Formats: sequence, structure tokens, C-alpha cells
Amino acid sequence: MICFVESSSYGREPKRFRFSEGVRCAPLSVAADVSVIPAPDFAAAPKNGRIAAFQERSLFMRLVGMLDSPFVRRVAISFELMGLSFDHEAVSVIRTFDAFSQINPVVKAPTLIVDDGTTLMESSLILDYGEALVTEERRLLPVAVPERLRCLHLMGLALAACEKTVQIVYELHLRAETERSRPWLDRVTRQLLAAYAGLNEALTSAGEGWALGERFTQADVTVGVAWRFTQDVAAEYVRAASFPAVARLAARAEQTPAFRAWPPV
Ligand SMILES: N[C@@H](CCC(=O)N[C@@H](CS)C(=O)NCC(=O)O)C(=O)O
Repeated sequence: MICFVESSSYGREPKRFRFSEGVRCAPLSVAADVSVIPAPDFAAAPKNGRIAAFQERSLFMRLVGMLDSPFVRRVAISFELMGLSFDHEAVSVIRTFDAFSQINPVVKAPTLIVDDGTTLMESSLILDYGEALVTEERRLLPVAVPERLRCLHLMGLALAACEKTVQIVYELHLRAETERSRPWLDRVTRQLLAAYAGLNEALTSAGEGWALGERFTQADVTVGVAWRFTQDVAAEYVRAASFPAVARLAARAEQTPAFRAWPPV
């Protein structure tokens, strides 16, 4: 299918490309007989690229949504890290609402269409499904309770930061200037700054490690995508210099192969 979609949802100059070019597929396009690989050798798994051969279940998943959405990007990066293969379809909820509604009438990004046709929404629910598909070594959420708690705490702050940034963007770009609410913007900005202050405080102790120490977890993915998103679309509301621990961790996350494989464009 060829149709034109816009590549940006968040106020930057939109770029047009053909729908077929917006679909990123696993290069190892999965042969029908490679549905289950028993006892995969994770140590030998490639660290980058679509890793179809290491997927334990659920081939042909479709991840729908623009990568400039932090929610879509965290799913793409996480699936990459988990070794789950999927096709990415860059369809915008803003600029191509009708096209998106053909895929999911609720028009929420990310949308994941699973191999049996089930539609999933909400990035954290999609990631919950992804975690269930892979073995423990590939999971991004720690199992031990204290680590899990810290991870969820950081993810909650980062997701709040994403949500508040989205609200600022929608207020500024989807409302006519005369309809904008200054008190609402101030409220949301205060919440956004509180989320990053909480993150910065919690991450200060992380030093040069990842959020939970040596292991890269969902906290690192979510903090990384949140920070990049806010800096890309609402930097004037969140001064990077005020949150050095968050900025440092996010900069290092952006250098990892999975983040580089799924840039926010
Ligand atoms: N909590 C949701 C937030 C997703 C979200 O707000 N996505 C935006 C795009 S960044 C969207 O679908 N907006 C369209 C709408 O809400 O109508 C998640 O984690 O997936």
C-alpha cells in the first residue's frame, strides 16, 4: 500500500514520505518455520538491528505510531533490547488521524497489533506484554522487589514528564492562541518541573552507572526518551542545566545502539 503521511506530530517541520517507506521491517524477515527458537544463545545475539531469530513468540507484530512520540519510541527501543521483532508503521495521530483510525479507531499511539490480531494500547501495557514474551535475561523490569520498586518509581516520574510535555505541546500547537489557558500552562509546567526534579534527585546517586546500577533497565529507556522528547519540543520550559543527572543519563542512553536504531524522527 502506498499513501502519504506526515512524519512529525510535534510542531517541527513535517517531512512527507511514502507510507511504504515509513514501515521499518525486520531484515531477517521471518520464515514461517522459525517461529520458536528453543534455548536461544542470547550472548551471541546481535546488539543492534531487528533480531528476529531470537524472538521466542509472536512474530509479525506491528507497532504503529510516530517515533517522535516518547511512548512509541520507548516501545521500539525496548522491543529492540528484548530481541522482539516487529514492523514499525510511522502513522501520525495528529496529521493522519483518519489513516490511524483505520488501524485503531481509538487513535492512540503507540498501538501494537499482535500476531493474532489483538490490538494493544498504552506503552506500559504493550511493554508488559513484551516482557511476558521473553526470558528473564531479556526483561527490562527487574524481578527483585527493591530494584523493581526503584525502577517503577523512576518510570512513573519519566512518564509523568512525557505526559506533561505532551499537554504543553497540545496547548501550544493544537489550540488557537486566543483559546490558550495561561493558568493551565503554568500548572502543567509546574508538574513537569516537579517530575524532572524528582528524577534528578533520584538519579544523582547513580553517578556514572545506569539508573539501577550496572544493568540497563526500563527506567533508563523511559528516562532517556522522556528527556529527549522534552528537550526537542519544550526545552524553553525545562532548562537542561537544572537537571544535570537526568541530562547525563539520557545523553549516555542516546549513545546506545538501541536508542540510535530508533531516533525520534
Ligand atoms: N499513556 C499513554 C500515552 C500515549 C499518548 O498520549 N500518545 C499520544 C501521542 S504521543 C496520542 O496517542 N495522542 C492522541 C490522543 O490522545 O488523542 C501511553 O503510555 O501510551
